[in-house]
This record gives sequence, structure tokens and C-alpha cells, in this order.
Amino acid sequence: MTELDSLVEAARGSFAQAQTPADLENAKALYLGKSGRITEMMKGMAALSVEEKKTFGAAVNVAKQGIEAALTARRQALADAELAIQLKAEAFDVTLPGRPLTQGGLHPVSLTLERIEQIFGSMGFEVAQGPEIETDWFNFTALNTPEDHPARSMHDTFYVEGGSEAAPNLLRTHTSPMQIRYAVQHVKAHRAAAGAPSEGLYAGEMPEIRVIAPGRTYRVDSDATHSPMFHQCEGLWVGENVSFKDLKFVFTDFCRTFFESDDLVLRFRPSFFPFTEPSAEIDIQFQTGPLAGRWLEVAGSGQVHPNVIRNMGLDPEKFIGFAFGMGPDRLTMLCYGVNDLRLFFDGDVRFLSQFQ
Ligand code: 2NL
Repeated sequence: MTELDSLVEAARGSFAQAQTPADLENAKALYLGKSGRITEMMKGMAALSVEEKKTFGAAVNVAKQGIEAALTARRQALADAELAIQLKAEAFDVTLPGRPLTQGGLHPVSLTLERIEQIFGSMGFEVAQGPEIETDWFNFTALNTPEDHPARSMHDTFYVEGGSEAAPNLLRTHTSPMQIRYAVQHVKAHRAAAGAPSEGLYAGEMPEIRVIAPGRTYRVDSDATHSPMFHQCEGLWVGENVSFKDLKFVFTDFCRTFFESDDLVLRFRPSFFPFTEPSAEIDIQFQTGPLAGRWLEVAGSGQVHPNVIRNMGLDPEKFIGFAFGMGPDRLTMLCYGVNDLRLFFDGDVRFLSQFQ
């Protein structure tokens, strides 16, 4: 073996020992670098004769190409090994079962609202929805609420920008304003259809107003049983001959269907609301089950105040009716035995998923 052959062998050997690209580049420097063995040999050729240069130069070139080939091969081998390690680290098992998609569902309060709408819908009530930012007129004044009523204070109501001092805007404190809007529209449409003048109180023919207004409402109040945002569903039935008897029938039927309890009984307890006269709280009592025997307050109600009938554009000598208001959040708590209202609005999936 010539000296050049053993040099190529030695280079191959040290390249093979290099375990990283950096090791390999260091080993390369020993042979092909500025003062590497091959480079030194080429420099030394200056002293040789022309003939010697030819033969020795050719041999050195062959050796240099051999070393370069070994270097290239080792570089590739190290790169392949590195890629193999990386692929192994990033590998995933395509045979693993997929993660199941969790299916969402309606919020428990939405389920209650759907049930309320369905039951009253079956009794001929329309569902009216409208603005949550209201005017002072629709939220208070039209509902016969006096100027100095505590509900109108900054402590109890969220006032918002956009109105004037005389007619401020606010977040509605109940859904009654929507019933006023609905009634005014209803009266306008039917007096036009009857060819009656559009001014003054209406005392002509008109189909009955039968409507419920479900939705979000807002009051400055926050503890385990009060949330600054809560839900309400109000109902209104106005006609020429609608009485408390009808209210009792409709609401009894509603409660028995809603709570799926045919022997449930109702009690009307005298109360006061500015928009109704007379007014009553409605209590229910289950005869069986975990809540049996206790009176539970579920709604406020009453005969619509003549001033409110007037603000709908109707003549109170001709039209009469009843209204009620209930809290779907509280009804949902009763249905499922939930004791903290705030759970409904925390958005915790562990709680909400129990209602699917
Ligand atoms: C309650 C009390 C009530 C009404 C709401 C009403 C609506 C119109 C006219 C007259 Cl447009 N009244 N709504 C009447 C009585 C009671 O709610 O405690 N709600 C949770």
C-alpha cells in the first residue's frame, strides 16, 4: 500500500469515527484544510521536476478525490441518521382511536324559555322579542311607574348613554316594555284595518292581544339569588272580556304542564305593582315529590292598570286584561334543585353539561 493509499484509509477511518457534523468538519480539516495533509503535499510539489509533478500530482489528485468521496458519504450518513432520529421523535400512532367530539347543547335557562314559549304558544300566545336598551318611557312611564319610584333610581337601574336627561336610555328592568311596544303596534294595525282615526283612544273592534315577552333583563343587584343580568318572561292578555278567572285558568294550566304535575295547586296572594290593579303574587304547591307541601312564589300578576291600557292606545272603558311576570332563572332552579343562581352564568361546562 502506498503512502497515499494509507492516507485515504486513515481519512476514511477518522471520518467514520466522527459522530456529529461538527466532528466530521474537524476531521476533514486534518486532510483537506488549509494546512491539511493533502494541501501540504500539493504545496511540496513546487520543488519537484515537471515529470515528477505529473505522476505525483495525478496520484495526489486521486487520493484527494477518494478523501472527498469518503467525506461526502459520511456527511450524508450523519444527515440521514439525524433525520431518522427526528422522524422517530415526531412519529404519531395513526392507529390510536380518535378523540370523541363533545356535543354542546342548550343552556338550562334556554330550555326553560323554550318550554314556556311552547306551552303559551299552544294557548294562542305570540312571542314578542325586542330591544334590551330601552327608553324611560317604555320601561317606566308607560307602565304607570311614578317619577319617584325607587326602581327608577341609579341604585336599581343601569342607565346608558344615548338618551336625554328628560328621556334617558337604560337597560330594561323587565320585559314589559316589549309588551307595550307589541300592544301599540297591534292597536295601530287594527284601528287602521277598521278605518278608525289614528288619534285618540281606540274603542272599536279588535282581535285580543295575547302575547308573551321572554328575554334578558337587568337590575343593579348581585348575590346568590340575584344576578345583574337575569331572565324574565311576561305575559299579557287584553280583550273586551278578560278577567282574573281567565288568568287563573291560563296560569294553572301553564304550571301543571310546565312542572308536569296535574295535582299542583295555585294561590293568589294580594300584592302591589304600579302597572296592575288589583295585583297578586302567584304561589304554587306540589302535592307530591321533594317540594310537596311548601308554597313557592313563581310569578307576579294582576289586572292591567287603566293608565297602562291607555298608554297602549286603548280605551280602558272598553278593554281590560291581565298580565303576569315570572323569572325563568328561578323556575329552572326549582325544576332542577339548583341553589345558586350564579351557576347559570359562570359558564362552567361541568355544571352546564348536566342538563344535556
Ligand atoms: C314579577 C312581577 C309582573 C306584570 C309583571 C305587566 C305588563 C304589562 C302591563 C301590566 Cl304590559 N303588567 N306585567 C304585571 C304584574 C307583575 O311581574 O314579580 N315578575 C317576576
